[in-house]
Amino acid sequence: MNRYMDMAVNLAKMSAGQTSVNPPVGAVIVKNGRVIGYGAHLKSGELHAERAALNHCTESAEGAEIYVTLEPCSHHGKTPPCTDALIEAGIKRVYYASRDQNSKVDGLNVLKDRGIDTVHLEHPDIDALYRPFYTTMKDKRPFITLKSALTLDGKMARENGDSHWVSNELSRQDVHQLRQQHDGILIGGHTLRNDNPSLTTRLSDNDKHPVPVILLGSQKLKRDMNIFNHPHRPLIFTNNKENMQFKDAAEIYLGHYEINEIMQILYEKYEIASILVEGGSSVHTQFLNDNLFDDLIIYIAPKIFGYSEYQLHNGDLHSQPDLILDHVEKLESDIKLTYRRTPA
Ligand code: AOF
Ligand code: ZN
Repeated sequence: MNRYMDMAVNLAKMSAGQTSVNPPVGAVIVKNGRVIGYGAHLKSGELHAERAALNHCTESAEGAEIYVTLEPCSHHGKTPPCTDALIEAGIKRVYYASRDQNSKVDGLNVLKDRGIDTVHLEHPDIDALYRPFYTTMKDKRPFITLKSALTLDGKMARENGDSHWVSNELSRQDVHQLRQQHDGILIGGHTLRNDNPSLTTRLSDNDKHPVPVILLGSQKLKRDMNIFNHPHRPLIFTNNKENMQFKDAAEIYLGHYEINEIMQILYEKYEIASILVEGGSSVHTQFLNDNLFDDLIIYIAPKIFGYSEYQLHNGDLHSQPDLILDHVEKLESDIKLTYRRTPA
């Protein structure tokens, strides 16, 4: 693996999850065997990685080579073409790891026409890095991650990041990391009513929070719900007219909306390019029925609910057996979990 491209990929990974509809991109500029500049695209609408790297060069980039994770853009979007900046700076060779599937971009040809070498370099992480960008670009919808927490006997837990009775602390932290990395977070009306979640990221006092999206159905909103204290204005889809009285505090979409229509609105109107669907189970089922999801993330916790979902629950968790995860084995697409009961 080329070490400069690896540096560029690491720069791109650092901004993954915060570039909205744009891809995360990293760039490293090398001259006479020394890195003279590097940069990343940090935010949609702001400098692209190539320009950020050029701006930070410690010396002239004339005759230098650039390693960039994505084919440089050649179009005027929110920012001017990177190809112009590379040509102006006198870059002689561009190493790139992925072609840009944006049909407006034809950077390689523009560079070649100006006598700049373009060389493709493979990187093992590049497909995973750009899968969300290519999915959103092709389907004009957010990248969709369905997340749920299950008990050992496969029951879906009412886990909302606040509740403490299913997943452990590390899993909850992980969920907050996911919230930080997604532009939006989506739940259904039942989860809203039952859990009154705040849908914020709680890793530190300096977090990025996902925009809350509620598929409320016919449920009614209440003024004292935690989502009304969210740093972002919630987006609420409902068919209950009474909820219109909350339009001062939320964006209310009244009527019947299919999931794919909602996804299009989120992407096109709000630039939400990734959404974390936290449930509950009826919301997950709607996404699964419409075949609308990209990643499934499932946390399994050593709790047992019993045959009927409500046979053993909240109150009774103290009488749960203490289990220690002894062994995890990947059996192709199956997982084998071995739990050991701690001696009483
Ligand atoms: C690059 N370097 O760092 C990024 C690129 O609206 P704009 O001007 O920000 O352009 C967005 C498009 O540019 C985006 O859809 C993708 O094709 C490309 N992103 N290109 O050369 C970068 N972020
Ligand atoms: Zn660009």
